[in-house]
Amino acid sequence: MSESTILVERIEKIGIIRLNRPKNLNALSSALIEELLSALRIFDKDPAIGAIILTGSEKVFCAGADIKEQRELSFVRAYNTNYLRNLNDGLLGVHKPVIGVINGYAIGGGCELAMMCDILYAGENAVFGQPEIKLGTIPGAGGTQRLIRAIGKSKAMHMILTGDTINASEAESSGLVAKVLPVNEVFEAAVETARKIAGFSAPVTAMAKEAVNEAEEVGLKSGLHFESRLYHSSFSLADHVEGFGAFLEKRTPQWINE
Ligand code: CO8
Repeated sequence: MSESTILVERIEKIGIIRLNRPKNLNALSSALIEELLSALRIFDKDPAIGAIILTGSEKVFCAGADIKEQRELSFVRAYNTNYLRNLNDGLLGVHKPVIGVINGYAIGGGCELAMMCDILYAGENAVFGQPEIKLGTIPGAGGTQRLIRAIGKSKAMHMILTGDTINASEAESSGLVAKVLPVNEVFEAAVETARKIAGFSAPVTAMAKEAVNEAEEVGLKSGLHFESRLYHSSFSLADHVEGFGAFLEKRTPQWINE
């Protein structure tokens, strides 16, 4: 039997999901996405659960889409299967508040997954980035849409066009995360907050979450669709093949601009 790509536990009324592909820095393989969505659905339906925490390890949250998997995908297959849209749609469908606890890298799809959470707490070692441009593609799971809402256009554009990362304190000062704490304290702090939220009326909490999300979501749906189409289109570029190949072969990409 293959190893589980996530670890699931409960602390009182809190459902905890930990991404668990340490050898691949918790990259988002299809198997991981399926298991993650299934665990979220189970917690969301369970009346004994009032809030959910999504985290990785103390070293890494998530290094994005699985580069080995994505490398094999043509534009046509990505387009036809709506590659990775299910992650966004699945997270948005969760009624209970989801607190993301981010330690280490939250890169590419990892940063996008973090931004799908409702509240973010970061450890002091957290690093956020959208490095897709270095691979010959663009963010494909909300990065171009949510980052601008979280930190404003200039900072978002800077991150997306340079691929440069920001650290935890920059993420806090720009509004991407709610709190930054030492790595050994951040999970417990998130549990405290989740406990507080889970103590309120479940339907009222769901309504508050939905109303706040509505503010972000207006216009987001068409933006996500647009982003997704361009992201899938980038799979047909020779530069995409080059960028992904170069990463796996541990060399600098030679762009041909095609
Ligand atoms: N996919 C698959 N494997 C990965 C990934 C990944 N995204 N990231 C790292 N790995 C693997 C490496 O290949 C390496 O494997 P091996 O030991 O077999 O060589 C192992 O994890 C450890 O990685 P490193 O040795 O590179 O670790 P470092 O600590 O030196 O560096 C970094 C950490 C900086 C995070 C580096 O690994 C890195 O740059 N990774 C790639 C990050 C990236 O570019 N991510 C973007 C991917 S594209 C994307 O996410 C598009 C968004 C699509 C939407 C997805 C939403 C679901």
